[in-house]
Parts: sequence; structure tokens; C-alpha cells
Amino acid sequence: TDPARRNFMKNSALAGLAGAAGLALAGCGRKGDHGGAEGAAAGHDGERQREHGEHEAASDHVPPGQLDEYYGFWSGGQSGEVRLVGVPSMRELMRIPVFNPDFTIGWGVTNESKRVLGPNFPPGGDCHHPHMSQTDGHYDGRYIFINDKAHTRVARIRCDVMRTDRITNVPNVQAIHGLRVQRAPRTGYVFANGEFLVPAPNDGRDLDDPKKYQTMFSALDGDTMEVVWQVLVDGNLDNTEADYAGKYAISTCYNSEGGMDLPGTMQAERDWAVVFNIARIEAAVKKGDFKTIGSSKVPVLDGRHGSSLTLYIPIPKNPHGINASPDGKYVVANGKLSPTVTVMEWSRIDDCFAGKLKDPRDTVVAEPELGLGPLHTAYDGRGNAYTTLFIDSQIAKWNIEDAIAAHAGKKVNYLRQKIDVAYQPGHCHTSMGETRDADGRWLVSLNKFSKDRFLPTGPLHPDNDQLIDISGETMKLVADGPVYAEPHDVILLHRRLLIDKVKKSWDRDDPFFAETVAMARRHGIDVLTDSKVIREGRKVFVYMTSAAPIFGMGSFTVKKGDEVTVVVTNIDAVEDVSHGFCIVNYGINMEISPGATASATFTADKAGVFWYYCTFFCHAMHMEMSGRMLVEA
Ligand code: K7E
Ligand code: RUQ
Ligand code: CUA
Ligand code: CA
Repeated sequence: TDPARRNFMKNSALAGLAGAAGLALAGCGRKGDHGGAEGAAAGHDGERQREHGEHEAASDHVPPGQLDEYYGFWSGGQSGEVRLVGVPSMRELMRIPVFNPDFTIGWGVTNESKRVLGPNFPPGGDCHHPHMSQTDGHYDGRYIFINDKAHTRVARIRCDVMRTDRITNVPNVQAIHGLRVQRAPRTGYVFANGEFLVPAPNDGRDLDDPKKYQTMFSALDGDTMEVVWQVLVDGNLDNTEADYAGKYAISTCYNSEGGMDLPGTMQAERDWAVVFNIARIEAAVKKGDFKTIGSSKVPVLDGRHGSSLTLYIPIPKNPHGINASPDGKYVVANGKLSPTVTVMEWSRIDDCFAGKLKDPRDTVVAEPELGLGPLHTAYDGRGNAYTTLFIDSQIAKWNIEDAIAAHAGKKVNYLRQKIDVAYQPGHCHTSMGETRDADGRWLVSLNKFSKDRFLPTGPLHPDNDQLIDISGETMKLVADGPVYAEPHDVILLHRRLLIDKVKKSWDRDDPFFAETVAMARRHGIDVLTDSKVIREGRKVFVYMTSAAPIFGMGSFTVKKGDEVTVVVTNIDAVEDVSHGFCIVNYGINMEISPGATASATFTADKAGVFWYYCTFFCHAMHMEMSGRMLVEA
């Protein structure tokens, strides 16, 4: 670490600016700074000694002008968006519209976003599980994938521009819930669970015969975003996970009963986790061992009981989350209605598929009892696991090897600590914790209820996302953070993975608006220099540049009833000078960041004068950055 910076940190601690961070460093003899300074990653490896001895909680304070050390990708739940959050400050840095229309950037308004959203796109989505593409078990900074439970879709966000670039409808199933990526050799597959049971085909011929209901496990190709195969299963599918070797995916099932109502899903003492053998599935697809359903061309394989493609491991009771440990050895299913979590060993899953085990339950190496309502588990890379207890409003820290020893009959206490959280946690997630680089610094607990923790906001309360320091022996609660509904899951990744990959302006040949630029070229337009109107019958194309503080065109004229396409290109090469283009009383707004071309198409259905203006404050004369659309009667 740069010594000058260390001195800076020390001095600011003395000045009371970064007090807690500074003291924590002094207290545990840490080298390296904490509040998000350069070189922080390099400073961490030697800090395992913090495990021994008490330490003060690290601080969430990131002084003005300093950067957060971690990027957090927060699911926006039923808001349909993804939020980019700095950690440890928990400051929201950006929102990324995914399934939700968003007027700020014109998501659902611009032609470029409509190409991603598809025709007749639904009004929103319900996204739970953001996961970054990986290569050999490490985040690779390319994409974030996320599910839409509300409309049975999977989306992809490009991390270089932080924009959604693909959305895929998954056929033959209803409600994509669990979503994970293939970790090795790379992503590769994106695995997606259809949660609810529906008749197949679901065309009205069988409505109320539960025996005809089914669901499937789907694999998308992360590069093409096409659904490449589906596996029919018994029961339903909740969450999913992948191993670190590229051999398996595994999903929890809470409705092995095939129940159609709440009591119906709680009959059995055990449901199961179902393991998918990827090599065998690929071989079966190659052999043509599949069918297709209706108009979908996706190969559907039969993975129900008795299939060699799958393995059903009994798990108590209505299990929910499923999380692989970063050492690549274990995977943990969280019991929900059972106070236990079930630890399975991947190598025993190998043995089971090879016919070497008598009983799929022999893949289970531990089943520690943790408390009421275990939902999700995260890892610190030091052999400890952190499980949310929804009903107890706690997080249980426990040691994996000790739990395995206890399961084998040894007298050891695998429980390390329970910490109260406020209140009712769903997911928790550790920094880098779903990769081989799990660094055991931070844990975020995503609590569904905030109750009394914030100023009243009316009947609808925010969630409470709590930041917990897990770098020492004991967990320390550091901060509360109110959030709009409803983050289910997050990932936390060190900024070194993205900080140099994120673009500060658009490349002119970016595929996001390439189709629009190609259209301009067909019209003989160079969007970087030309501001011109092209008429083709009732279709009018209005091309203009934008450079603070003027649009390339002060006014344009169309006829009532024309279909108008406005194409605006931001030719300001200056970082952070984004423009907007809004037409008053016409429902049009779009953001045009440096280097971008954006377009919107609408019918000029009202005659009169309609001002257009820039919506992003870009210049001292920003208010004056406007023009008139003249619509002839
Ligand atoms: Cu537990 Cu959708 Cu991951 Cu919500 S799921 S919490
Ligand atoms: S104007 S600086 Cu509407 Cu007061 Cu924005
Ligand atoms: Cu351009 Cu404001
Ligand atoms: Ca059940």
C-alpha cells in the first residue's frame, strides 16, 4: 500500500473523519487501508490473523472523494430493475432498468430498448437473482444474468456499459425463479428454474388435473441467450446452484407433493434437491433423446425419477436456497420448514452417478441444526458458512468441517455465533463469496422487514439491508440501509474486477445502437455531422446531433398522422455530459450519453407546436437547449 495514503488515512482518523476505519486498522494490526483506497485487494491476504483476537467493526464510512471498494449488484425484485450499489458505503450508484419501463433513460421508449424488451413487452418484471458470468470459478466482468419470475424470462446486462442487452422468454414453463451460472470452464450455461407446475401443453385442454402438471429445468447459452435444452423433473423447482467443476447443476424442490395449495406443499417430511448431470444431458441431446413441445424447438429431456440424467436427494422440509462452498467441495440446501441445512459433497455426487452409493442420501455429509427458517447460506472462504434464519431474525455462523465431524458422531460445536438482524432476512451474501475468491470481508443481510428502524414512510415500509463485518472472529453489525422493494439477492465483487472495464463513453460502433446507425446510413446520413429530415411517404426520420447546449436542429415540421422517428446522437466527447431528449406532451424521453445514438418512434397524433428539450442538466445554457416540433393539422 502506498505509504502516503496510509498516512492520509491515519491523519483523517485522528481528525475524526474516518475514525472507526482507522481504529479498526490500528486495533487488529492490519496493513493496508480500508475505506476503499487503491491497492486494498493486495493488502488483504496477510490479514487472516484478524481471526484471532477481538477487533472493532470495520466502518461503512467512505470519505468524500474516496471510492467504494466493492461493487454490489442488487436485485430490484418486483421493481424489475437492478441497482448498482457501492459497498461498504451502501450508496446507490446507478439503476439499471431491466424488465421495467424507465422514463429516465427511456427504457421502453427508445427503439434500442424496445429491441431488447421485444414487441408488446409486459409492464415490468420480478427479478430475484443477479449473477455475474464466471471463468474457472472467478468473476470475469462480462455479464450479469437475472431472472424474471413475473413473465418467465431471463435477462443479460452488459457490465461494460451497465445496460441490459438481451431478454429471453423461456418456453414450456411458468415463472423463472432460481437462476445461476455455470462456473467452469466458463459461463457457458445460465441455469434457470421454472417454479410453478403447469399443464403441458398449457393451452386450456387440461386445467385441473394435477397429474398433468409439470415443470422443467432450463439451460440458456450465455453467449447467444438461447434456451438450449430443458429437463422435465418431478416436483417443482425453487432455487438453483452450480458446482465449481462444470459437471453439475442442482435445484431445490419444495413441492415434491405436487400440491396445488399451501397445505398441499407441506405434506411430506422431506422434499428433495435434484442434481443435473450436464455431460449426460449434452450426450442425450446429441443422441436425439428428446422431444419438443408445441411450437418450441427447444429439446426437452426426461429427467424424472429413474432417469440417468438426474439424481434426487431427499432434503427436509420445503428447502429453499442452495449454495455451493467456494472451496468447490460442498453444496448446502437450506431447510426453511426444517431448522437444518443439508450439506452434500460433490465428490459423493460423482460416486452416486457412478453407481457406487446405495442411497442418494449418502451424498449428505452433514445436516447441522441452526435455528428457525434457514433460507440462504453464504461463505467467507475460511471454512465458515453464514445462514439466514428468517423466523428467528438471525444469521447463524457455523463451521463446515465441524458440522461434518458432528454428523460423523464427534462431540464438536459447529455453531460459531448468531447475530440478530432487523428483521426477517431472506438472502445473505458475502464479498466475492460465490467464487473461488471469497474474501470474508463483508456480509450483507437482506431483511424483508424494517419495522421501526427508519422514519415512517406510510403503510409500505422499506426493506432493511444490513452491512455486517465478518472479517474477524465475530460478526459485527455496521450499518442499516433502507431500500425500495425488493432485493432478494445481491452479489458483491471487488472493484478491481470492473473498474477498468466500465466504459466512460459509448464506442461509436456499439451493437446497442448499430441498427439505428445502419438505418441512418441507408438514408445517406452521417449521424455525427448531419441534422436532417428524411421523408418516406408517411414516415418521417428526423436526425439531429446534440452538443451542449444545442441540438443540431432548432425545429422540424411533420404532418398530423405521420409516423415520426427522431434519432439523436450525442457528439460531446466529454465524460459525464449526457443529454436527454424529451418532447413535451408526447410521452417521449430518452437519455443520450457521450458517444451514443438513441431513437424513438411515435405517431404525431396531435397538431400544434410541441417543444422538445434536453432533460439532463448538461451546461449553463441547459434550459435553453430546446427546439420545436411543428405538427401541421
Ligand atoms: Cu429466497 Cu427468490 Cu432467492 Cu427471495 S428467493 S429471499
Ligand atoms: S431548474 S438546476 Cu428546473 Cu431549478 Cu434544475
Ligand atoms: Cu443537453 Cu441539457
Ligand atoms: Ca413440500
